[in-house]
Amino acid sequence: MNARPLLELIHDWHPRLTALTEGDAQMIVGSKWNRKELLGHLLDSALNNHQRIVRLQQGNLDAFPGYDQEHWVIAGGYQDSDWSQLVTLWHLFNLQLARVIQNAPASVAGNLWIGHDADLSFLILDYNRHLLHHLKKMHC
Ligand code: NI
Repeated sequence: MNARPLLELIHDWHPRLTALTEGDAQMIVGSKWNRKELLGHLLDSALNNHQRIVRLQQGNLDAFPGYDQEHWVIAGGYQDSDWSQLVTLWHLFNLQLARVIQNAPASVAGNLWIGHDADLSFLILDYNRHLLHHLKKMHC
């Protein structure tokens, strides 16, 4: 399947995130989270969607748990994290996710996530859309 849109996002935004200082990273952006928490939320999204994207290749997916984003951000302790390490983690994990997408055969693109009205190709599109939506709020 096509990983190019995700790879373009990673290549476009990684240097912009890297250029932010630790002080920049502690600034609140948007309504509640600072940049560390927001990037942590994007890492949580990558972790959860990696599971979905891998599992959905084996057949239709039923009853996979959702994730409570507030809980995940608190449980991740992102506000106490080191910004450059968090950026590296986000960067490398998304490269791995892109590799998974690249390796997925076209024949599994229509596998369904039951109850979510979504198939694998939609899930990947939606992952990229969510990623870009939040990256724009980084203001970098
Ligand atoms: Ni979000």
